[in-house]
Amino acid sequence: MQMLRVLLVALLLAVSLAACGGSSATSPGNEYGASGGDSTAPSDGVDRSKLAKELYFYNWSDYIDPAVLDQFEAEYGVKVIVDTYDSNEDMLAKVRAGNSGYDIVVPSDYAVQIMIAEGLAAPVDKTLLPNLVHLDPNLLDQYFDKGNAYSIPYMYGITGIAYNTKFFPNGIDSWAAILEPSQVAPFAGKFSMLDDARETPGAALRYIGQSLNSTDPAALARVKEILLAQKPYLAAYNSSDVNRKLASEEYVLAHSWSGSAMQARNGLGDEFSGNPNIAFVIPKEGGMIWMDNMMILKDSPHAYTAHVFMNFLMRPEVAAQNVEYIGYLTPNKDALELLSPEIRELYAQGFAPDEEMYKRLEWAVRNEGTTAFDDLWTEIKGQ
Ligand code: N2P
Repeated sequence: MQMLRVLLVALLLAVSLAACGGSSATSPGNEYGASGGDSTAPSDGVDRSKLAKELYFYNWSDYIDPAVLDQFEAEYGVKVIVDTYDSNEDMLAKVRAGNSGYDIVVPSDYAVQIMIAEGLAAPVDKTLLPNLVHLDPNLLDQYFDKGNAYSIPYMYGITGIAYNTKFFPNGIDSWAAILEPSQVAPFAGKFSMLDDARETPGAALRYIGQSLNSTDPAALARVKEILLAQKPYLAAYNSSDVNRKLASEEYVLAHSWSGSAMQARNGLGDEFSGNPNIAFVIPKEGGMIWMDNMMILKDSPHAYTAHVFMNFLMRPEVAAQNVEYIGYLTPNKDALELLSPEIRELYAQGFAPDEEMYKRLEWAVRNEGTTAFDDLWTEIKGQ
């Protein structure tokens, strides 16, 4: 980690020296290739005269290392203003209303489908994204945006159960541990489910042996029963600070995203310290795998700058630093070799899927019936 920071500072220096001195030499930070002799563009190919002063980034909470934003500002003079959300549905509501002022948002797979269908996305200009070469081709060209015409993978992850091994010394292997009233009664008020219209019904669907995309009315009726029976024992539906509450042991158990569990385990920068007792599991009945993607909004006022920022985030060094901080999984194949032994070890302990686990992971898709989940979720939360 320390090593990575030293390298980053050196890189930053080299780049700014090249920019100031107008040197034609290729700096180690040159990610863009030659500039083609355009006098307004330094050797990194970015036309400074086209950069906005500010970029508005609407991102999930605890989902970027603030040092990465500082580095971008130091290098390009662009201040990235971050607002956060905790569900695709919240983000969608804001963007659909129009004039959000945001340049970049980070929808998950099924929400990418929704945003493309609703005409909310601007096409990606790949000529401005030379660092795309660093992304794993297996994670590009996904079902939700063939050819990545509108979206670029940011992070991916899995959803399961995070728990404190002090309270569960024998581990957890089933959704029953968090869904069955008899099992959660001793932990009443000390656990949470995600506040999410796809994730939480999805977990209950997997528990009853169904696809998490099933909108079969009988299955959804059963899901509603299960979740309503669980609800009196819950501390909250929570997607915002599960990491902190697990770390502090206010929660002993939580329906959690892998990276949020990793943050509970490792801490998050200066924000809070980690708890070594936190473990993470994808129950035997299966769980969700998802990918969050950078998307420029159709009405983005700063599309050029947005591309420059996206390209910056795809530098292997930057992607590695970012994923070390937030604990999810990076689609950047060239960042993998830069990761610390510590994070790799936790990945191996279940914070990342292996081949065996992949078999019980499922993607959420948008289909004709998808709005059933919004209705179901409104009913469950309202009761
Ligand atoms: C980060 C949220 C992860 C995104 N707090 C889940 N799709």
